Amino acid sequence: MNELDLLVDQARAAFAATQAPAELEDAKARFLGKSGRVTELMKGMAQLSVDEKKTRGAAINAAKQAIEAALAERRQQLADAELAAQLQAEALDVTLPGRRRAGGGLHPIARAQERIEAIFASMGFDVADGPEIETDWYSFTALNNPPNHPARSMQDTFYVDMKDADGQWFNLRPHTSPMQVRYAQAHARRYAGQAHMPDIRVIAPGRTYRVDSDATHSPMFHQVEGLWIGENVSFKDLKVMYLDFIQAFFETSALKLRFRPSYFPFTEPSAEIDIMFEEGPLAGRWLEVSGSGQVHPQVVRNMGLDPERHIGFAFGSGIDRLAMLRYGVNDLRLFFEGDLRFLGQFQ
Ligand code: 2U9
Repeated sequence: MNELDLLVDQARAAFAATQAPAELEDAKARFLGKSGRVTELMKGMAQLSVDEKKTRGAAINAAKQAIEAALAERRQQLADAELAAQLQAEALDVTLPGRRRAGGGLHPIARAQERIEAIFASMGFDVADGPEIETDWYSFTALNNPPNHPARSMQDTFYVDMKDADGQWFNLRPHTSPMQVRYAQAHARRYAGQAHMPDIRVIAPGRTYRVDSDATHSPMFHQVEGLWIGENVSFKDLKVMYLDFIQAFFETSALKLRFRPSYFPFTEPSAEIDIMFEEGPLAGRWLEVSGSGQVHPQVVRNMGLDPERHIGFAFGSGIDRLAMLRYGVNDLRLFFEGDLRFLGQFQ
């Protein structure tokens, strides 16, 4: 094999050994560049005769074309390989199903509230919703809270930097009782002067606000209060109604209920309501779930009714507390942190 054939073979081998366009350019320069092997051979023809130059130049040119052909082939191979790699990397299988976003769902507190509303609606109770920013009268005075009652203090209640018609600061309602009063006032007005007023049977569920925060208290929490006022509504009606409700809520009749004497300004007599499961993880322990009582006569008056003629009971339960018991949640804050790992369990 003569030196030119050897050179072409060396160039082919050098190009074949390159793995990237930049390497190939370096190898090209070694053979075809200004100081490449082919250029040196051309320079080496200077002292040849005219005839020898013709022959030698043609041979060197043939070798140069062979090397350029090998270069072009390797360039194409590298370009094809790069395109194949890119196509592989960006491959998109359009036959794959679309990426579905996980379906949303109801928040566990919303589920509990809807459940409570449905149970009371089945017992003939209306469901009333109303303002969360309340006046001093509806949040406190109408409910027989004396002027200096601690519930009014800013340690317990959030106030808004605006005053109502009586010059009192607006507050974030600390309970849903104000809605009960509003409802009862409207009901009393509607039937004023008529021989018979249908019983008031209403629940007021919704957000309530208190200055408090720990594993079982949150500044914003949820309450459901109930009110049943008529011409002859007593504690026994409260006991029967509440037992029916709580057994339906927890879907078990293996559950007892007791009243425990207590005090609230808006009810007299007042009682805490405890329940005890007879089976399951909470069995055997009395659990406080509500406050209750016979509506105080002054509150009956404040609603526009005559306490000598209309009597009844009210109760107040924390929806968050009922949801924690039902779902086995031990920290109230989990409901409000928006962690989908927690909330997703309730879909
Ligand atoms: C009117 C008259 C009386 C509602 C009542 C309670 C007792 C009570 C708390 C329990 C847990 C609120 O969520 S909680 O922190 N509530 O203890 N609430 S009697 O009494 C009323 C309401 C409206 C017109």
